[in-house]
Amino acid sequence: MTNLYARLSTRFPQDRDQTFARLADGARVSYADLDDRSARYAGLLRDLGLAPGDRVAVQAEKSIEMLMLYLGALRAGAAFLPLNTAYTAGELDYFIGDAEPALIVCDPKRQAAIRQIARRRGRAKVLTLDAAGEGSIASQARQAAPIEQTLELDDAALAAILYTSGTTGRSKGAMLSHGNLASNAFTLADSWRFTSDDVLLHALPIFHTHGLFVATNVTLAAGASMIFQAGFDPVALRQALPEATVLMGVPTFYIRLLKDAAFTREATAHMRLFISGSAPLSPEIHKAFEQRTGHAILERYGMTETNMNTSNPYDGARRPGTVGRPLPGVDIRIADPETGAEMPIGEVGVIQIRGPNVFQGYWRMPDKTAAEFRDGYFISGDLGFIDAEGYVSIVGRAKDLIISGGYNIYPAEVENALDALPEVRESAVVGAPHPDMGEGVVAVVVPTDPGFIDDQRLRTQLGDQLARFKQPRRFVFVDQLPKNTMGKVQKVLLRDQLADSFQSATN
Ligand code: MLC
Ligand code: AMP
Repeated sequence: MTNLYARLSTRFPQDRDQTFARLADGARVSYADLDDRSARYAGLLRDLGLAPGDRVAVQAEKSIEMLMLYLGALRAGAAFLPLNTAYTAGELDYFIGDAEPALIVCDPKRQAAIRQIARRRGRAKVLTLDAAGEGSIASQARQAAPIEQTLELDDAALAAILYTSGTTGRSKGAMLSHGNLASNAFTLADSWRFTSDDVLLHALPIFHTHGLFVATNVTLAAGASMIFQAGFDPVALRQALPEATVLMGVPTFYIRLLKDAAFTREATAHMRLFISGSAPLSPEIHKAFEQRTGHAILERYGMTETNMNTSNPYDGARRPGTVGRPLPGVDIRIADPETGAEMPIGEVGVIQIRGPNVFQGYWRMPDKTAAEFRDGYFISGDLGFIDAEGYVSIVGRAKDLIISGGYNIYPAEVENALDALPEVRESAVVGAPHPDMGEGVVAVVVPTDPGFIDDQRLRTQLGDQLARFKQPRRFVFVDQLPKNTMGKVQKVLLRDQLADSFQSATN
């Protein structure tokens, strides 16, 4: 019984009338509803002619219906491929061309543009889903006959493809199997002591690992329930706290919650656990949060390719500035980035990961996949060390990556877009510390015409090419970029020079 849905369903409450999700309008979705609605989505996918392994690409606003489609895809053996709602038509063109989905589900507002891409890039069917959970796929699913039996699959069967960008700027589809997702869901539910009494406050997007797999699968693996919110709204979140027991968030959630004076010890009295991940949580925020609420945030570390790798302990010291110990079954080693030799305790090297959580490879990129593994370990690109007590600390990145509010931005992709503009001779993009987002994107531009400083003109042109969160928040115009003798831009130098870019920022 390897189908992830089948395995999760063994932990669903005996009484299927129990709540799976409470929605903002007060509506309730029970486990019986979840079972019926996901079976209808599975039935619809089968009726549409999708075979196991066929991709279902979804760019839709967060809705409970989208989760039902995700579960339906699992049950039918289709591969779920969620896409950030911020992606532009240009970005979608690449993903659709690369993944060749059999079905694309999009917001009705984008239907015309997506249909054009679908026609150009293959023969995908296009159906719609809006923020209220309505659309052609929702109405067709309601009419569809439920699948009789969740498809039996083996551990390696493809469950999802999630795109991650790369240092060359070209996105790669990480293939996650049913076995990958199942192992992580159960490990996390156990490690974080989830039970059917838990109520998760779900305010994350559901197109990434954190909100889709960690938050949703862990809730299901415990037969627990969730308060399902459309996104992060500190007031709505605070108001839901008396009904909730667990929150999962990126560090920006915690930074913003601390700005709300009504977010107090009393307000969080019903909560048993606050979890942070996807980006570094500063020790200052960790301490300020504990002082304010009495709760020590539990920080964990993961990646799209590996799911979750480490976690601070549920019982025992949750150490600020560390991401805790390897999860049960996950093997972590620290290696010399050049030679691959394992580093002694306490010394910094690249973090490598092996275990049932590690993905199956990049979609149709066997060479890239091979290059990212060494002796069966996935090379994370994160730099860190392990201390004598087994706690892992992340101290930097070997990959040129910016993480802003939990979203990854690869400078190469932004530089390529900038360099293609007639006004730009060349550019370098770096991250600078940002008080709200952790890091903010800064573009250093050498203009084609000396004296050009019209950043608005550049912003306008990037607007329909790059998702908003990838666009530089600050532009700096220079005569030349600092380069080493090999002609390579000295980003370390730029990062130092630009470190104060957002210190008093409202941008
Ligand atoms: C929104 N904007 C961002 C941004 N989010 N810009 C940079 N970085 C971000 N993360 C843009 C908006 O388009 C808007 O542009 C402007 O910034 C201000 O928006 P906002 O209203 O302040 O942002 P908000 O909508 O509140 O979103 C912030 C956020 C959100 C932090 C709540 O980004 C978020 O939910 N992040 C979570 C990401 C996540 O789930 N990551 C997990 C990846 S999985 P304008 O121009 O319109 O003003 C992973 C593995 C693991 O990493 O370990 O978990
Ligand atoms: P993604 O590719 O979006 O899954 O992002 C994965 C990256 O997020 C990792 O390689 C890390 O660089 C970063 N990350 C995730 N969790 C943490 C954490 N707790 N602390 C520091 N970095 C983190």
